Amino acid sequence: MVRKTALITGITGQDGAYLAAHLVGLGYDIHGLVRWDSYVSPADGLSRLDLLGLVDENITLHYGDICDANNINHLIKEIRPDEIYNLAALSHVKVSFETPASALEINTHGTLNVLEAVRVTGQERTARIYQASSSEMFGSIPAPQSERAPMEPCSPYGAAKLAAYHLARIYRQSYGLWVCNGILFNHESPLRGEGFVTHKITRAVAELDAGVLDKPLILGNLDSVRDWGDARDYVRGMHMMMQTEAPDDFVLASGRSYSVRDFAGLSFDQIGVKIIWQGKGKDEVGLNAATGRVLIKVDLELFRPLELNFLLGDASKAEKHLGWKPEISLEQMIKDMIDADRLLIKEQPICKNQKAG
Ligand code: NAP
Ligand code: F7E
Repeated sequence: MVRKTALITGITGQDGAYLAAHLVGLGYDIHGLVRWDSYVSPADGLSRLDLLGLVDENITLHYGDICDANNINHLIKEIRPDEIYNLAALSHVKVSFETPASALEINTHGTLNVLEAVRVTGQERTARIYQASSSEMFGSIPAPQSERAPMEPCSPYGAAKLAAYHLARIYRQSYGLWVCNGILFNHESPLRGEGFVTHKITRAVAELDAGVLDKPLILGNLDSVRDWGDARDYVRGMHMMMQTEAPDDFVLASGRSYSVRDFAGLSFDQIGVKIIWQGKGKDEVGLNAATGRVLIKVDLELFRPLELNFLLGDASKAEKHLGWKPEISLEQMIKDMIDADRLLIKEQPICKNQKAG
């Protein structure tokens, strides 16, 4: 049987690493785009894959940048991939308020570079494209959010992703490109970047358990509600979307929502610490119910200029048409993240910048 070839942009990120592992398991030859200025050697970018114990003999790495059209053209022309997973992005929503032009350049223009490369190299009929769209595109519209819901983003990140989503649809309709949008709700894992709220929390839990948490965990908006799933389930869904007869757009979500406050409570539960909350707004604190020690504080600097308050996804289309269903529970995911953080803090005992993110 002929092996399929996949190109993954963003292979060094959380989803890129899990997707590469999943596709290696399915017998794919994989090519990954690695930013030249992020790593001394492209192989250094694979630390997440190393953590997965992945043998990388089927992975070929290329220095490149999604913002460099010539580079993307050249690579796609050379590799002639069967499947392109466009995961490269400035993915931190709060950072996108600080660097909105970069968000547009990477998340929108970068996507355009991939679409154009497939078109101008005449691979419309052979290359399938997965575009990493996001629940941030919905903004604060009423829940639950499905593929049919209106989209009113409230961050530069969301706006940039929405423009990319529309470009993908336009190239599908006008040039016949095989391109699908995966509209994914938040998904986390042991490989989640440390600036995201879930990983900040699980890391603090692991530090408390190891007796090295020396100051309270500082968080922003505790009221914000997200639909959190596990990245390992979601990369499986990405691949399923790419195997359908005709390209389409799909929401992947867990269908359950929790506030940041709930997520913190569930995480500390894992080590037998019950959190009680006192105060309001910037003065709210999370205390260890047994000892009264302040474990969580709020800092207004971590709030966003505009917040997306409530996300709850409706993934019934993916279940019906792809047979996709999440398999890993939130509790299991939190446990896995804390276990991974226990190992991490042995290497890096002090969290470098608790306020980051
Ligand atoms: P991530 O961990 O932040 O990974 C982002 C990847 O993009 C990294 O490999 C990064 O490379 C790469 N990248 C950034 N700028 C680039 C550039 N100019 N050229 C080439 N590569 C570049 O993100 P993730 O959580 O895996 O998410 C994967 C994709 O899904 C992203 O597009 C994200 O926006 C989207 N998404 C994520 C979620 C979620 O909850 N995780 C939900 C919906 C959508 P470096 O290592 O060099 O920084
Ligand atoms: O924030 C609140 C924060 O940064 C979640 C990306 O993968 O998912 C992710 O975007 C919520 C927000 O993820 C802190 O205000 C409170 O309401 O973990 P996050 P995100 O912004 O939802 C979407 C679907 C993507 O597409 C993105 O690429 O938590 N929050 N306190 C905090 N957030 C952070 N980061 N840090 C805090 O201390």
